[in-house]
Amino acid sequence: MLKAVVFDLDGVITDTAHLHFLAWRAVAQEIGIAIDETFNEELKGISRMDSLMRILRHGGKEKAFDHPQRLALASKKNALYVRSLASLTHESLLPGIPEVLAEIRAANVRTGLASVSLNASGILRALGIQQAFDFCADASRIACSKPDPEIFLTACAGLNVRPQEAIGIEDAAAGVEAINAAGMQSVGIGPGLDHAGLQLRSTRELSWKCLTDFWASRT
Ligand code: B16
Ligand code: MG
Repeated sequence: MLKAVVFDLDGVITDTAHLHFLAWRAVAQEIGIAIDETFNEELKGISRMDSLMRILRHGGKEKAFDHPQRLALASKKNALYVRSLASLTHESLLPGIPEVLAEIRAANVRTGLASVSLNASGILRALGIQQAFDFCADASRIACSKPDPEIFLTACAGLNVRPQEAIGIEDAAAGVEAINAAGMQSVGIGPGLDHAGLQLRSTRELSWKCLTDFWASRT
């Protein structure tokens, strides 16, 4: 029986991926590394420090910065990113999200959040949807980035459901991998997510009916 739906934040609830990209691009440029939107796909769902390490590797500069310098770069990126979050409002929810959250609630199924962003609670506040989730996994307590299943397993534990009783929804390849590794049913939003149990083009296609049809087809 379906007991919970666990959402990723960036790229599923709201589109902050572009804001992450702009902040990383500015910091990368300062150290002579060029990144584009295609490369940015690799950073989705990946923690701040892991993202920085991927950028340094991409620019062949893995060894050029010591730990304190890397922390300074990550903190510069975060300051730029947090400044850009000021533009978020309730209108920044992706299409179909308020409706599907309300439908899940009405069906008495629990909702969870599995975001590795340390800014998640501020983002939920800006969007005005802090009350929409029964449990938010705390990214600061997670040791491993997606594709490790840790954050989805933590969300299921916090919701008091078994992973086999839950659906996870993600926009990132690493996130879908994490859901599958957790033993949950996966819904992928956007292209390039062939490993998701159900692939949707956009959050517009999400609905309680589509989730329950998918669940019935898999169980
Ligand atoms: P922060 P998600 C992830 O959020 C983003 O997809 C990823 O690009 C970002 O680096 C990560 O959060 C950490 O974010 O720097 O704000 O802690 O997709 O797991 O909701
Ligand atoms: Mg995401």
